[in-house]
Amino acid sequence: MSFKMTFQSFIWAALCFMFIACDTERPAKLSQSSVIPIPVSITSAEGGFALKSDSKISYESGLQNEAQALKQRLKSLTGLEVNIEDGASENVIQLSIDPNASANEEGYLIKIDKGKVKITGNSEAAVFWGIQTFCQLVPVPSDNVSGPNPQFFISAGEIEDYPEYAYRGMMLDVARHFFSVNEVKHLIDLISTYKINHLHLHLSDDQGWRIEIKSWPLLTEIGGSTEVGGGKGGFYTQEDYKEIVRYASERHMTIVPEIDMPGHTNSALASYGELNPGIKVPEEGAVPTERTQMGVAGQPTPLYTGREVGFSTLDTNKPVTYQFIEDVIREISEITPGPYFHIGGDESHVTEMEDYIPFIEKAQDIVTKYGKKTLGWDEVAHAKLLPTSVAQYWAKAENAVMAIEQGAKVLISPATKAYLDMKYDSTTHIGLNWAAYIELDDAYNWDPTTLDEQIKREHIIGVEAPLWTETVTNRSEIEYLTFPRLAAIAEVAWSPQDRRDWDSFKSRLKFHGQRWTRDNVNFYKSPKVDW
Ligand code: TNX
Repeated sequence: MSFKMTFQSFIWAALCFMFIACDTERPAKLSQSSVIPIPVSITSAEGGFALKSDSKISYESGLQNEAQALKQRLKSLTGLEVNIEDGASENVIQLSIDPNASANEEGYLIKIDKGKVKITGNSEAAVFWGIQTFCQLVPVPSDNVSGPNPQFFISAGEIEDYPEYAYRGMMLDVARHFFSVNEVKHLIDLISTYKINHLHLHLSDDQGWRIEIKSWPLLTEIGGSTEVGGGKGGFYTQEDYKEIVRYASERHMTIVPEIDMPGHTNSALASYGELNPGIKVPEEGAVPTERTQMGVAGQPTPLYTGREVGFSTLDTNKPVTYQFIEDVIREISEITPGPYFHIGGDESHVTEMEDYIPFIEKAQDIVTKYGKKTLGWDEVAHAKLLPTSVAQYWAKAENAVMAIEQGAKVLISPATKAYLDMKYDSTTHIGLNWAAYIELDDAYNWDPTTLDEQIKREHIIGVEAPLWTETVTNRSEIEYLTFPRLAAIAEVAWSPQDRRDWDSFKSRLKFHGQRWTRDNVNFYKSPKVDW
C-alpha cells in the first residue's frame, strides 16, 4: 500500500509540476510581443515556430543581403547557426518579395506557424524591416533556452505593418566632437533595429570641418584639427564617407550630409581667410564676445573650441564664397546617393537678413544643380523655397508654416520633444537643457500632426531626432542620450497614432532593456519604466 501511495503521490506531484512548469513557460501570444515600433496589426494564433539549430533561411533572388543580415543577427541573438538553404520548405524562415504584400513601399507581412515563418515585403527594404520585427520576437536567451539543443519559441500569428512616415531619422553631430567610422557604424546598427531609415550627419560647424573636400584641402587640415574642449578632432576622407554610405545602405538607411552655412562656419573661416567678412569694430566699451574672433576681413579666424553658437558667418557678398559652396556641394553630392543635401541655415545671427535670404536661395540653386533636394533648418523658410525643398522644424512653428505656404514640406524635430542632447532631468550628467528636460514619456507622448494647427499630415515627410554633441565625447555617451528615447521617437515616426499607447510602450520596453544590457548598450534606466 505504501508503495502504491508513494507511486500515486509521485505521479500526482509530477503532473502538478508539469502543469506549473508549462504554465509558467507558456509563451505570450503574438499580440503581446514587445515589438517597437508597434506594428499596424498583429493577430495571434495557436502554437508557434520553434527556432533551433537545424532551422533554415531561404530567400528569393534579390534578398541575399537580407538573408545574410538575418543569419548574422540570429547568431548574435541566440548563438544559433541558422543556415541559408535554397528551397527549404519546413522548419524555415522564408524571405520573399511580393508587390501585393502591402500598398506601402516599405510594408511587409509576417506569417508564423508551426512549420515556417514567412516574411514578405514590397521591396528589399520592406523585407529588411520585417526581419527587424521578427528578430524582436525571438526571446532573450535565458536558462530555459540554453543547453545542448536550445529552442527559441515564437508564437504563431500574423503581423501586417507599414510606416506612417517615409522619413524616420536620427542626426549625429560629428562636428562638435568627432566620431570614427566604426562608432557611426555601431550607431547605424543600433538604430536600424528600430526602422530608422535616415542618418543625417552634421559634418561642419564652428568647432570642426569633418569631411575631405579635395578642392579645398585646408578645410580638414586646419578646420578638422580640433573640437569642443580642444581635443584633436578628426575628419572623414571621402573614402571613409563612402564606406559609411555603403554600410548604411546595406541597412536601407540613407545618409543625409549637412554642411551648415552661412553661420556655424568658423572652422571654414579658420581654414580660408578669404571667406571671412570680419567684424565691424565693436562699439567702444562693448564686451568682447565670441564674434570678436572673426577679426579682420579676409584673414583666417582662430580655431574655436567653445560651445557658443551664432557668432560666425561666411562673407555672403564675395564671389569666392559661392565658388567655395559650389565646390563643397558638388564634391559631397557626387558621393551621396541619397536625394537630400542639408545646407543648415540655422542661427546665422550675424548675417544680415538681406544677405541671408539671397545666400540661401543661391545655395538651394546649387544643390538643385547637382541633382539634390535642399533640406535646411526652419529659418531657411525666410528665403524663397522650391517645392522640392524641406524645412526642418526645430525651433519655430511659424517658420515651418512659412515653408508650407511656399509649397515646401517639413521634417519634424521639435527641440522640446525630439532633441536627444537634452538632459532627461536636472541630474543627467551630460547634455544640455536650453529647450527642455526630456524624460522618456515626453519623448513618446506627442504627435507631429498636432504641434501646430497649420502643420498637417500631408505637409510632413517625417520625424528626426538630432543628437548634438557639445557634451558628448564617446560611444557610451551617445548611447546614453539616444536610448531609450530613440525607441520612443521611432514609434512616433513609424506607428499609426491610434496604435500608440504609453503604458503599452513602457511595458514593451523592458524586453529592449534586456537586449541593450546583453549587448552592452549604455542606456538610461528611466524611472518611468519598471525595468
Ligand atoms: C541649437 S538646433 C543648434 C545647434 C546646437 C544645439 C544644441 C540647431 C539647428 N542649432 O547648433 O548644437 O542647439 O542643442
